[in-house]
Amino acid sequence: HVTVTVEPSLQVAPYACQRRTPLDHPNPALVMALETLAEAALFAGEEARGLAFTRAASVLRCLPRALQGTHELSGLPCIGGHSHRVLQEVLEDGVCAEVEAVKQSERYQTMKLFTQIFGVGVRTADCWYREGLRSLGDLQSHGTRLTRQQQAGVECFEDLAVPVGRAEAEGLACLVLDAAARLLPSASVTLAGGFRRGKPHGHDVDLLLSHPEEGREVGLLGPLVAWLEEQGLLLYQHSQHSSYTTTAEPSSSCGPLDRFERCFTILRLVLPATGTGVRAWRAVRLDLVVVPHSQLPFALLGWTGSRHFERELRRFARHEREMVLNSHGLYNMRQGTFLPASSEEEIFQHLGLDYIPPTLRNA
Ligand code: TTP
Ligand code: MN
Ligand code: MN
Ligand code: MN
Repeated sequence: HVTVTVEPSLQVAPYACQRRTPLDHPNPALVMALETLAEAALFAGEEARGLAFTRAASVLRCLPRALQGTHELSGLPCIGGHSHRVLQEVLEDGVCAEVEAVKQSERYQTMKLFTQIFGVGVRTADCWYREGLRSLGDLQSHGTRLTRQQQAGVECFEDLAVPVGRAEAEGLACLVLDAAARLLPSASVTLAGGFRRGKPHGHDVDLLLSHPEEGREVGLLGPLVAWLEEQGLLLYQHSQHSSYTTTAEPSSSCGPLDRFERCFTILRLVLPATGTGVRAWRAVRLDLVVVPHSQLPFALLGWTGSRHFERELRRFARHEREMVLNSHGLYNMRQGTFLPASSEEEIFQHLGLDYIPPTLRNA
């Protein structure tokens, strides 16, 4: 008797929000190749092409086992001709020439450097690149005009390039909770972003502030930020007032930005004591978002990410359910009504989706 082992065929749903995507997965080289091309396309201002590569990469992220060969791609969604060629090359040769060329290119490396600066997006980075700037030193020697935010980003560049660890993020969440609870008893602080998805490191710390009684959260952020300032912990901050109104047209098309009161900061993270002469702190990025209790499940869902998972949830809601989902609520366009929810699970139920826990939203 001859035993033939046949791997079960790969089945993947078309929307990332219908799939369970863990942080660690068996196809890192393939995903990295596609994500590099996605990033390069965004750096070139080609958003549709970038999204196509991101979608293909996300499909590979959710596969339960290593891809055996390109013959397995035919049943998978979102793999276009270009992605197919890239995957074939990586499977056969270990690397893809196009990807290697992109990674070596001055354009890609410079755009990656500039967009890593806090407050610098693709458009600004592209302007600087076309002016011939190539390094942080060039910004200074050319007297490039920087916003206050970019100035802080450049000053803290090396610190902010160091990933924030989970213990550090949890420490900051505790610090903020203690301060918030002194200002407003029963205030809550929730660690969202990549850490909620189980990532061991992050580029920042995302905290949602709320209070079990709707409306009590109003007026918390100002005194909280003032306290951080008094403690000498605040290296940079810019705040935004809440601009949310229920009369505004619900929208999911204006990107990930929402209308919560928030504060983007750079904080002095106090480090455990070490030998003499060693600096006792490091700069870290902290985002504080103030959320009314009734919107907390939506804000939690919106701020947990991944960015691609969020984009797919909103696309699914609109195209498959005629609903508008954002970090404030869920709006049924046919009925003209908002659908309330008291948990993330309920939002998935409203959408007719299986619940995907945070650690499986790494799409
Ligand atoms: P990020 O902090 O940018 O990303 P992340 O936490 O997934 O990754 P990292 O570990 O590198 O920090 O954003 C977190 C989530 O918040 C993301 O899903 C998008 C969402 N978001 C909003 O909803 N509104 C906003 O204004 C911003 C800046 C982010
Ligand atoms: Mn192509
Ligand atoms: Mn984050
Ligand atoms: Mn953030």
